[in-house]
Amino acid sequence: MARHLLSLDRLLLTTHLTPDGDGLGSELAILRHLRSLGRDVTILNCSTVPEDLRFLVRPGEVITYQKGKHDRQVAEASGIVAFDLGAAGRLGRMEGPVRISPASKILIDHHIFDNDLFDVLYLDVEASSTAELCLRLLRALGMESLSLPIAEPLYVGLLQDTGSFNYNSTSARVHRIAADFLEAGVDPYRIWKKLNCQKPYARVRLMGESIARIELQHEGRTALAVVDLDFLKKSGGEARDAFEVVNHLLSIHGVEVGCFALQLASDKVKFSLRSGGRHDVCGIAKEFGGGGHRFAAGFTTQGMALAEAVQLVMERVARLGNGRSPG
Ligand SMILES: [Mn+2]
Repeated sequence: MARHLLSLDRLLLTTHLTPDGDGLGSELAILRHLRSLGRDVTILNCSTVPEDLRFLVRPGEVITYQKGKHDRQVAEASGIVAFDLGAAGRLGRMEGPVRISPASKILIDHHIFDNDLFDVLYLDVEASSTAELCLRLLRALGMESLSLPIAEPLYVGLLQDTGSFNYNSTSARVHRIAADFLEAGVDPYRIWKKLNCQKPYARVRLMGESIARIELQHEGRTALAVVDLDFLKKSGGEARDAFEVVNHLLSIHGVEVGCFALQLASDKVKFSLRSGGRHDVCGIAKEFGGGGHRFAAGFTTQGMALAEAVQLVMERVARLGNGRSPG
């Protein structure tokens, strides 16, 4: 894998729609290492960098894809590396150009992945994060010591994908990796402040209003939050701001499955599912053309009104056995 990467002379790195710390942190770390070796490498993402992660990025490091403007770059790359992708559809508007590019296509990921696009997979669903895989890869690439510009973005990936060292992806190995990052100079307090104390007022308001909308179904074992277009417009927030409600669904006593429905258009709804550990929710996501992990997955429905889509998904959640009491 490391040798293959170094054999490609024009590399494009990319990650999923609305990058998170893991996707962005991973591509930044690999970019910085390969640039330090004098390689021709560029990050081209289908979405802009979210506000709260901009502190990680230096000028000139991340380009946002524009149709027409960057298609030639995609076509002429010798290698395209996608990080933390989960599903080909999460390349967004870049999926088409990537598919037709003759470049070698490499996936570095820890999601369950149905592959019909990549020719080289660096995939480990047991890894806590793509950041962990990237650290492994950097060592295979001969990186001698871990510098702060590489450790910091990877730390953010590890932190976010383990839910700040709380999810079941957390292990002794994860803490040892975190210790390596701290020894390289990462300041956890600085990172915590950057990630958690910079929220726009509108986002916190929207989060509060979304939390107030949580309803319980299946005798309190499923928590559902629905955010429609109207609500978004009135609150003055952005769709990605509403997303934070996902993290509160499983905090309710007795809830086993959390479902967040975000209306993107009149007939388009984005769903995020979370499981407290009893149920595999990735199967549902896959049925609807999405994917993810066993306990955290997502998908988007098209051609159905919001209420109809929500009802269909709730029926499917009930069929997990979450609609009945255990035993
Ligand atoms: Mn990840």
